[in-house]
Amino acid sequence: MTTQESTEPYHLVSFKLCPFVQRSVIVLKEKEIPFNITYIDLQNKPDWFLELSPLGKVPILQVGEAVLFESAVIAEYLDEVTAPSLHSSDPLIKARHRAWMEYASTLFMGSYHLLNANDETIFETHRQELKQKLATVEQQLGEGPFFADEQFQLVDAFYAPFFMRLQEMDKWVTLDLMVGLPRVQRWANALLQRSSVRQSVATDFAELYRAKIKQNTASLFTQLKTGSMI
Ligand SMILES: N[C@@H](CCC(=O)N[C@@H](CS)C(=O)NCC(=O)O)C(=O)O
Repeated sequence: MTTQESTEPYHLVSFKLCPFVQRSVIVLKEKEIPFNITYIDLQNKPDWFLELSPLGKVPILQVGEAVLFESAVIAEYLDEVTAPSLHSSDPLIKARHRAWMEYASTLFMGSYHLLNANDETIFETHRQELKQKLATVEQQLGEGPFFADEQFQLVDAFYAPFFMRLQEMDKWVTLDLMVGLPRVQRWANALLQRSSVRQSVATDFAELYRAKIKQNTASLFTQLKTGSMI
């Protein structure tokens, strides 16, 4: 599909490497909501997309004639229109989860900076910042395996794309971001095994992400590490 036309009530517009879109897909999969997806090239945004997306960003979700944007808004909407909810019914717990959902975006930015680091000092600065942020998250986790223990909730969907990118990057460079953080480690493992998470990216995601690493950071990663992915 190359236009905004959709045969399902929900039409998601995506870019294959976007972690924000991935949140929406995880929620759609968790809720077993049928949807169509259209991938666009963000370097060459189609006119129909620019007409629909107020910020020129993905994700957008078309719901009939309406257009939703911002991944958190999309996730909350999908959660509200389909039971069972992936939010706690307790307003305080829900608000706390929303706050930590917002915090997840700073981890996306951290992984983006790592992927674009062009020297060792910059890389190390961002690595340390990410490690610190994950240590802060560690304090929020309980017995697991998920953020709110046994139940997978919206907040989990918001972190899974970050851990998926770390997993790919880890094949190239020793990041050691979860050393000493057993709860985060257990949480990441549980998320990466979750079927909605595994199915939330296009089949060529790993290949595309790997190409991005090659293009951006591979020479630096080769100096810094270990394996031989190139
Ligand atoms: N706050 C937005 C962020 C979305 C976002 O930054 N999307 C990126 C791709 S991952 C994008 O569309 N960028 C295109 C641009 O900025 O021109 C959300 O949560 O949906």
